[in-house]
Amino acid sequence: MPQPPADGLFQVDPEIAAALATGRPVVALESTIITHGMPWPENLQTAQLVEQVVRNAGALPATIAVLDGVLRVGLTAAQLSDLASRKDAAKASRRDLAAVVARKATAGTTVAATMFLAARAGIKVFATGGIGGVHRGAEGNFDISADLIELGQSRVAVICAGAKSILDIPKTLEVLETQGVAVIGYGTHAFPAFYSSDSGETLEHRCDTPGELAALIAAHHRLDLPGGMLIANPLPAAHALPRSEMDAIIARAVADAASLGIGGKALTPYLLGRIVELTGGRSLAANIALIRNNADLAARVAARVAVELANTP
Ligand code: PSU
Ligand code: MN
Repeated sequence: MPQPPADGLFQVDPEIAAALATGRPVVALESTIITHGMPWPENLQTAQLVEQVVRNAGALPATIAVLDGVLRVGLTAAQLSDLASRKDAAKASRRDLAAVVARKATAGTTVAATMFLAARAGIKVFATGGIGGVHRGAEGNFDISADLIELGQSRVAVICAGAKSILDIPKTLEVLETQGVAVIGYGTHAFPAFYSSDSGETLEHRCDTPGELAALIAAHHRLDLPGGMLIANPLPAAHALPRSEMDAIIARAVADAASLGIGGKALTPYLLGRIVELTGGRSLAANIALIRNNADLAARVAARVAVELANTP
């Protein structure tokens, strides 16, 4: 395991460091969803709720972000609310970390940057809403999220609700295969599409209990396999939004982005915000429900992974 830099630029909250040192379960949480994925004040309320859900299920939450140039694993309540209310927070993927630190800036970390920092801290399980992926039209614009490449490199199990259909889901799954990333359906062989439980794509691997997921994650660690795993947890059925309605809204959001010339790292935040606008906020309730659901599963899995690996000779 690479050693964290010793000069104070990488700070693991003492309670989290102690939990990791004694093999107690910790769940990493990302922060671009706070700074760029949800509007104020739902962003803060959701971040607080998700931390509570992790605690209720018996694990410690470690929200990861860059605050005033320091890479932080685990935020205090004050740090979390400061991050959520900052208008100047950047969006940092792994490649942005050095620049953000050098100018002592504050940033939400994407799935890619969060995985990298979680692995460095020794956290094995990470909960988020949706991952970045291959954008529609990638054959022309090459827009493939660094999340997929990081999944091939950092050894963290990421629990998400699949990928939004703002993305090209078949191509996203192809890139994950190329990167050597196992994709496991939780209670399903259907890859979920964030607001709906089925994208139409079929997964080979499926687990039905937190214990089965933990056994798979523990095997990955025991075998010393590189890279992460993606666990796809369909959103609770009561919160699913009609697919035909969401398809039309997403198509409109994608067209609006194209006509405004929005691309690069601004594209995903623009699309997420536009979908909230176009659904009159209804998509937010689904988003909050699925993150909560993922955090709960992640905490249960992390607890069992800790037991499995403690029993490894
Ligand atoms: N997808 C969502 N919600 C999100 C994101 C993606 O449904 O909040 C955020 C995550 O932080 C993810 C990032 O890592 O967007 C991906 O950005 P990009 O496509 O620029 O790599
Ligand atoms: Mn991109």
